Amino acid sequence: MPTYKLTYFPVAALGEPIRFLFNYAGIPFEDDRFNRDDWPKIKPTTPFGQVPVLEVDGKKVAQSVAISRYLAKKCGLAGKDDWEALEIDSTVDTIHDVRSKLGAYHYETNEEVKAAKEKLAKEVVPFYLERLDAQVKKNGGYFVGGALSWADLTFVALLDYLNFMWKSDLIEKYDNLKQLKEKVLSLPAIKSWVEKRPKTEC
Ligand SMILES: N[C@@H](CCC(=O)N[C@@H](CS)C(=O)NCC(=O)O)C(=O)O
Repeated sequence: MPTYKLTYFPVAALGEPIRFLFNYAGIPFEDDRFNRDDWPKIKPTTPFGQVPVLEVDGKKVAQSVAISRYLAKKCGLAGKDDWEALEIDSTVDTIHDVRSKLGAYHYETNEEVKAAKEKLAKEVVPFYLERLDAQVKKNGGYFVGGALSWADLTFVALLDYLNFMWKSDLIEKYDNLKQLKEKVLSLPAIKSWVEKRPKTEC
């Protein structure tokens, strides 16, 4: 088996879907969490100046979604045919759209602009969550095809980060998403990872 090293900030955020997938797949990996002070030194060593970066036998690759898809294929979480794979990709992209909209609000430093973005986020967030919740209901308790996929793992792995940016429980009113979260967190491999992973704020 190749050796895998995942390099990221010492947080869950964009590293966590990848960590969930490694654990679900039962593939050992080095969970390299660097000190924030070391980032200026590390940045120029990454393919595109950002992390997460995965090294596979020393070969470096960027982009958390692409890395997640690669791992999902190895453990049967990428759909049973091209159509399901497309639906999973589409769902993951939608989840990341929610993340970037929340991020645009959370990371805004100009107070006036931030207030405007908060107003927008307050409309946009329920719009997305209602639809994601309905999608899970329609698909037998999972995002796609009535079966677990890397879209489900991605959503649950990112949820702490999304809640951190939104400063409240995003899925509080969405029963299907809440059930999905419980289902993913009770998978034995995910449960044991969550118990042993470093405790972080986001
Ligand atoms: N599309 C990329 C985004 C990566 C990204 O935004 N990384 C951030 C941390 S979450 C980063 O490296 N920030 C430091 C910097 O840009 O200098 C992915 O999904 O991997």
